[in-house]
Formats: sequence, structure tokens, C-alpha cells
Amino acid sequence: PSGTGRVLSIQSHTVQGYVGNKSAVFPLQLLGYDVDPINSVQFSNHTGYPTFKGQVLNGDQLWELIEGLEANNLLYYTHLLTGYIGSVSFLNTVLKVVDKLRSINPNLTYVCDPVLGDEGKLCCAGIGICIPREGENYKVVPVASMLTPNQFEAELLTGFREACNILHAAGPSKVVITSINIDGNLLLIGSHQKEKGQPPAQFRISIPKIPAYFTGTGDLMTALLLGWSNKYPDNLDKAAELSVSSLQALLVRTVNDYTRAGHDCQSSSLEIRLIQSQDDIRNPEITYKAEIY
Ligand code: ATP
Ligand code: PXL
Repeated sequence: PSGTGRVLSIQSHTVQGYVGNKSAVFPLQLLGYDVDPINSVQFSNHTGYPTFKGQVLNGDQLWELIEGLEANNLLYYTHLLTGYIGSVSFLNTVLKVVDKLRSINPNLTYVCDPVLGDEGKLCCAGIGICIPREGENYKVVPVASMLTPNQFEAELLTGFREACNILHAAGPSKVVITSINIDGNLLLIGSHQKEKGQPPAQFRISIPKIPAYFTGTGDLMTALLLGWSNKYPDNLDKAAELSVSSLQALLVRTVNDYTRAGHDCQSSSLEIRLIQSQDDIRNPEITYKAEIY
């Protein structure tokens, strides 16, 4: 596959560990993309640890960086990727960034992971910055090309059953619900509406749940989906098979490494073995198949 591009990735940075840009930049580079990261926060570690320290970029500071790039004619991007957005002001600036990038490249693909939280809890709540209200998040949906909510996020955004169809109608032609918990297993649902108003092609991939808890997997999954779906623009199912297969190989390696070191994998969230899994990212062996339904 030849697809490549230039990605502006606006996500968190953590000094230690892999979430946000730390989860997304390296795999996209391995898949052949130029990636320009803007760090929406710089924290010592992810917010799942007992404590963390660091700085938060506000909307005006984000815009300043965009102005700097524009002044040097450096604002041509094929893709915009966003993850966790920590405040309403930042969200509004992200919307301005989408407009600005599309005024330079009308074909810009915006891949949006509406990170709101997981398992019924809003992540990053309690970190002292406000989470965009549910309604605010709708603002990004109409301008996104691809959306990657998890079950909780899809429920928050629309109500689960009709999630994909409703989200297509709101804008994005590709929707991947990255994890739905069913009877101890995980299900990914993909939906590609090739033409507006037409029924989408939908598929599912079942993923056995590994008895461990990871952080940064959603960010990595979205980055992989961006990378592969650009290489296979008409085959979201193939892009998802490749992404899931990479990710599962990485998760097995992560659990094996921790287990070998005598760690109880269920006692705390594990840091993913991203760098060690570079071969699985570059050349995934398809071990998970999509079922059309
Ligand atoms: P975010 O909200 O940060 O975007 P997310 O909740 O959307 O994250 P995750 O729940 O982290 O995403 O799941 C992303 C992918 O990670 C899933 O599609 C699945 O393949 C994989 N994954 C995560 N946890 C496990 C697990 N315990 N066992 C197997 N696969 C997992
Ligand atoms: O993976 C989502 C995420 C993004 N950014 C920061 C986080 C997390 C999850 O814990 O702490 C800073």
C-alpha cells in the first residue's frame, strides 16, 4: 500500500509512558507518515497514576502555534488527528484549526477520537480542567471525516444502537466504535458510508479480552486506523483488521513482559510496549478477521 501523508496531531504528551501523542506519533511515522505533534498538555505521566504534574496548553496558545506555521507557509496537512480535548476553549480553537487547514487543503481528512472516558467514568475528570460538556463535543462531529468513539463515548454521543448511522448523518463517512464490552469479550464495529444517504457497509471484529487494563490503547488504535485507512481508503474492514492485529500483538507482548517481571497485570494499568512492537506495527500479520454483517 502506498498511501502516506502529513499529519498534524494535537494530543497529550506524557514524559513517561504512552498516551496521546506518545501513542500516536511513533506508529504513524513507522507507517511512513510525516507527523507534526502539538502537545495539548505536557504531564509527567498519564492521569491514571495516583498523581501527576505538568502544564496545559490553552486555546490561544494553540492558535499562536498555528499562526507561526501559517506565517511560514507550513500549514499544508493531509490529516488532522485529535484525541483528548481538555477544555471548551481548546475545543473551539480546534474547530478553528479544522477550518484553517481546510482552507489550505480542502481534502484534509480529520480523524477525531472523541475521548470522553471509559467504563462509565469521564477520564481526566478531577484534573482541575473542565471536560467539554456532552453537547460541546457534537461540534467536532460534523467536521470530522472519521470518528473513533468507544462504547461509552458512542453512548454519550448518541445512544448506542443507532450510533453509527446517526454519526454518519452528522458528518463522518467512517465510524469505528473501537471497543464494546460484551460478556467479557470486546467487539469493534466499523461502518463506512461510501455515499451520503446510502446505507453504510458495516462489519465487526471480535477480540478476546485480555485480563489486564491498558492506557493509551485507544489513542494508538485511532492512529493505526488513520494510517491504514488512508492506505486502503475503500476498505475500512481491512484497515481495521490490520490495526486490531497490530494492537493485539503489542498487548500480548506487553502482558508477557510484565508477567515475566513478576507483575500482577490486573493490579494496575500497564504501559504499552510500543517501541518493542515496531515490527508488528510496520508489518502486522492479520490474525483478526472482520465479519460483514
Ligand atoms: P480512548 O477513549 O482513549 O479513545 P478507547 O476506550 O476508545 O480509548 P480502548 O478501550 O482502549 O479504546 O480500546 C482500544 C482498542 O484496544 C480496542 O479495540 C481493543 O482492540 C484494544 N484493547 C484495549 N484493552 C484491551 C484488552 N484488555 N484486551 C484486548 N484488547 C484490548
Ligand atoms: O489515553 C487518553 C489520555 C490522554 N491524555 C492524558 C491521559 C489519558 C488517559 O489516561 O491521562 C493526559
